[in-house]
Amino acid sequence: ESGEGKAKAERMFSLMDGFLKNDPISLQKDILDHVEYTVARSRFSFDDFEAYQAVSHSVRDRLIERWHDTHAYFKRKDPKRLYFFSLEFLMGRSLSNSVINLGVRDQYADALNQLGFEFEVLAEQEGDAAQGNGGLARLSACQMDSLATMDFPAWGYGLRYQYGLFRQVILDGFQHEQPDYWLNFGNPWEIERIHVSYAVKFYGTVEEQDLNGGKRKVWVPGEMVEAVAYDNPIPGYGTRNTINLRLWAAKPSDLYDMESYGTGDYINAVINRQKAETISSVLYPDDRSYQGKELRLKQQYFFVSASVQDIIRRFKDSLNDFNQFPEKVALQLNDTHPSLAIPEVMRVLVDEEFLSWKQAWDIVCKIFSCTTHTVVPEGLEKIPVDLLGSVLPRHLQIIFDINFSFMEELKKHFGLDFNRLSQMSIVEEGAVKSIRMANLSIVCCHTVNGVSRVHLDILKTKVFKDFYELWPQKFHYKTNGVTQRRWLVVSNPGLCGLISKWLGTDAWIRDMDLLMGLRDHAGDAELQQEWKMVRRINKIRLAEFIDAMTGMMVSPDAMFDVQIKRIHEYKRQLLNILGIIYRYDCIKNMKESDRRKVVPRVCIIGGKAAPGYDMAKKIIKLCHAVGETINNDSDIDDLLKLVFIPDFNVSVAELVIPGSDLSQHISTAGHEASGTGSMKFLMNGCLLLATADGATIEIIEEIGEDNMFLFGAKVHEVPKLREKAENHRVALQFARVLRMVRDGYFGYEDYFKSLCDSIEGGGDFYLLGNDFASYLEAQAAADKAFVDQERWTKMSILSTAGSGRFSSDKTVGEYAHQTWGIEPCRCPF
Ligand code: GPQ
Repeated sequence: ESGEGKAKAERMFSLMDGFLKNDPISLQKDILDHVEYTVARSRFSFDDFEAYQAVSHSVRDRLIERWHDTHAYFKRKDPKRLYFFSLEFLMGRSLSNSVINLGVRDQYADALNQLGFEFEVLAEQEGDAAQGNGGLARLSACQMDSLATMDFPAWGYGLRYQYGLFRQVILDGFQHEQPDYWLNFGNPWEIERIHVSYAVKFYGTVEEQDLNGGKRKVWVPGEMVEAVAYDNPIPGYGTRNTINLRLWAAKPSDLYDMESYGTGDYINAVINRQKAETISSVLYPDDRSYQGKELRLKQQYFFVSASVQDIIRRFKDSLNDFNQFPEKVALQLNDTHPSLAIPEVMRVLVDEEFLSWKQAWDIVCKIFSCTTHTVVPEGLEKIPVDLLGSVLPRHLQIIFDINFSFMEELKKHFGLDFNRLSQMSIVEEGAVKSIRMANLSIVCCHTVNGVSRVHLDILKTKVFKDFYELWPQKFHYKTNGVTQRRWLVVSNPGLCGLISKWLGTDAWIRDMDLLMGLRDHAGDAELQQEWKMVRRINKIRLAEFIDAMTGMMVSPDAMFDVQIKRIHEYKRQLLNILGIIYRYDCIKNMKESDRRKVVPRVCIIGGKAAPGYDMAKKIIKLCHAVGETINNDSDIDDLLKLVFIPDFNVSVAELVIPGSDLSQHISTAGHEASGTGSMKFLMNGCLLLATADGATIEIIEEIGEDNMFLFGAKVHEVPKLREKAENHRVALQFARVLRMVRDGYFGYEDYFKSLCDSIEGGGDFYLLGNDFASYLEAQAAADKAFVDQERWTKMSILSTAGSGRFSSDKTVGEYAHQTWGIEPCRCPF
């Protein structure tokens, strides 16, 4: 540095107090400063919410320090970076997670105590950031935590929705959706970067211009929108590294102002400008159903375009030779939602950086990888060609060009096999000519990852069979994982302390394999006693929550049996409810002497239905109708309760999971690509009642079949069972409970008719009838195990002990090594 620059830096440094301090006095001072100057309340009078705001801002200051250091360090070292593109990140709350990862939780708790506040109470003030739907979105959040913790030089990119996932309100047992205008309460966890913004183009035409004797394409847009960056620091645990999740918000573009107001209609011009903001206004609430909507397409391109511009700017800051781009950039596409990044990078390299098509294509083929999260081909995104051509005319041309070369390659490989050509083509002909985003991704990505071993098998043999035959080397899987920081350390401090005590270390928080050490103690009576105590406290907490949410009193002596996840037919919440009806019916018909042997159960169901998903909404109503009958039946008393927890979200999950005894993951085999909820329950010592589907198959390998309650048809049996209705062994009990629903035992028989029809006869696509008998057997086995509390507790300890393989640290490590080619870059303390 120049002498002058150095002198300036030294002066600045002397003005600084050094890094923020974390002793109780400094923390109290910082918090009070924020009460006074940020929240603008008096130091002498502020409530819990204001205290939460002040605390968050003081935590944010600490995050920013580390964020700066991390990024200065990344810049200096200039390693290959991973850019993780996802349209959804389900972050939930940030306060507890941040202070734990920063290693200052206890210090904050002390400081707050001295100010007369309780940390836990303040943490409860925070609303959930629900910028995503379900498993896919929460997986992105878990992976960000692991990327930061493992010191990887990674960036997340996504959209900053003004409205997160809708709030679920239940009225008379029916789901209603309420907009989640979450930013109303302020968001201390983001940093607005008004100067980091890019223009994003839409519509218009493509013109040809002469360039050095050749032709170049110029896209003349019809609309421009500004993308403004909002940075969300993601702190790692046990490291100074704090990485960035950059989310884009749409703002009206100044460039677009040129031709406005000419008409003199100033007010209308301003109103029109404001419409630009709608691009990032609302998260689509449909889990895995693609609608072909223009707004959705604009959202996808908007965030992709801004992110690609940002990445290229960063690259050019340090290097200006695009041949080196693949050594510096790995671009991961989370499902096909961001796959427009592929033609966008092509467009920028060819049209704006003037690389040849071949040069650009070579680069694209080296930088992109993707992960797919589904097994059903119908769930794959298709964009109508007319729509794409209107919104992104240049991209459509590029996709056609990519497809043309791809078809030529195919013909060389397979000959003129038209069936195959049309199936593999990126362009789907037919009534509505469309672009198959999955095919585009497979053609252009060097690696396509599944999310569990069986998922990859299904991709290879069914969904992408043709592609697998062509490029077997492209297909891999990385079994999903979840972060133990949020799902154990934040949400279950009791169990966390116990684990560390018995392992003699808390190193498992960064190295989950160490949990295996618990196996040696699983039979230890003292550990079992302590384990039971901790779990009981969590159950009491859950019972209080249920009381607060629904006004229902449940006994912590009962078995808490839980199914929480998005409502989907393939996830078979209906099977669960029918099983509950069966249990109810049995109890009603029992002799008094037999009743005493019944294991009391509290059945807990929670989850949102996509607003347009009729069947899912009926399932929610059925759950309430059945609950209404059972819970008010004085014959039944405490032997059986059915609770629906409304508005299920990340923070509800954090409370429910540690207090569960049994959790259900009962999808029809071959339908759940992985499943991640099961892993969260497993870590918390909850036993699983499950089908051999998705990642459960790998969980079985880890903890053994006798440590869980397995049932149902296997993946390879399902297609045969579907072929012929005669193959079904529909249980008698099944017909009986269905009859009860049909006959109006729970009311609303007309409303439930289509639901019953969907699972009776040959139409039972998800095989509820076929699996019912073995489901009931698994439930009976769970009852039997629960009676023997010693055995149950041992199984519970072994579940936690076997959960190490399902940490997202492991998944992310595999991605880094096998797919992205990135190395840790650890910022010195
Ligand atoms: N998943 Cl395609 C979603 O949550 N949303 C989606 O739109 C699609 C998949 C889930 C999938 O159902 C689970 O099996 C996975 O565990 C999860 O993604 C993460 O991979």
